[in-house]
Amino acid sequence: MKDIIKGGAGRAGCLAQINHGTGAMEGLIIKGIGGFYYVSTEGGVVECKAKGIFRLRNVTPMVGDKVIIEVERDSNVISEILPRSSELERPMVANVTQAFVVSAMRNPDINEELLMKFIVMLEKSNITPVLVFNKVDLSYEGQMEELRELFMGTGYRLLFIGAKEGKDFDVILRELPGNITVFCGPSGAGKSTMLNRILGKEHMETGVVSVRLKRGKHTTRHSELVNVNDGFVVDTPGFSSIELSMETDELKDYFPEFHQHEGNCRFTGCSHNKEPGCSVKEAVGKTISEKRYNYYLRFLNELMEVNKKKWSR
Ligand SMILES: Nc1nc2c(ncn2[C@@H]2O[C@H](COP(=O)(O)OP(=O)(O)O)[C@@H](O)[C@H]2O)c(=O)[nH]1
Ligand SMILES: [Mg+2]
Ligand SMILES: [Zn+2]
Repeated sequence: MKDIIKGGAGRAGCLAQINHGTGAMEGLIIKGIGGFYYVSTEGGVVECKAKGIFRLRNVTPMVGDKVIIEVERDSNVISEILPRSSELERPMVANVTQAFVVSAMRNPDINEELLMKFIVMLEKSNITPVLVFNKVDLSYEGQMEELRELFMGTGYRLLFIGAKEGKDFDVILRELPGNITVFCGPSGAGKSTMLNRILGKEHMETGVVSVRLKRGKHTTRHSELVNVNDGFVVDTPGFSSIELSMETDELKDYFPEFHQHEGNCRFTGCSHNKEPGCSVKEAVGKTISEKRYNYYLRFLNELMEVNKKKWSR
């Protein structure tokens, strides 16, 4: 981050060069810290503040936002936030186009329930996960086939890699251009090892990958986009628990393997639970994994409980 362009009269000449006299330009927020946003533009990284109007409208610029900035003499401001294609909460990043959900095949063992919940929350955020299973060197025989079966019909891509030795890692590198990619998954899965391989050791050691402020339960963790291979990557704190939060009848939308059957259920709005003539249920054990379906039922019951409490409060 050595060529940050700061605001202020002293640097005005420099800014005039990059905005070609228009005063406004488009950029991408790559970092937010202490009320300042760092916006990557064609001319370099520009330090900006957000216009007061956002606070009035209760909108906060996010890392990943495409923005219009106005370059003024004394300060540079974000004047407009372009529409977001997605909003991820953990980490707080807008316009993520791809999420690598990293699990270790062993050590630590896959926490299936957590993985399923995380996938559901990504689907809710309108982001399709790529399921990365790391540490193939530690996997047991037949594990890949089991995982493929578990996710049958979902359309999810499953990648099996060994981050430590770089086994089948090319496929990861090939997916980066043109995307804003987040790496998520429980701690110990191998996210940092993957990022080291992508960015080079130096990057990690200098701590450029992610800036986290005020770690703790009730504070936001700040992430940073790092430019690599014509794309951007985001490091993510590992997750250890996830609470599903949505309307109960939304859940079925986030199990893509249900979609092709749903039209054939006897009742419109079928929750694929106890209704007669449910064609999703008929497909369980055939084109829908029974295990995944059982997670669906478990989450459905959890949501019913949580949402019931919410309404009776
Ligand atoms: N056996 C094996 N170990 C790995 C592999 N990838 C990473 N590890 C190890 O797993 C541990 C956790 O990795 P790390 O990248 O820190 O996980 P993170 O918590 O997700 O960032 C480290 O000791 C890594 O060396 C792999 O492909 N095979
Ligand atoms: Mg890590
Ligand atoms: Zn149904």
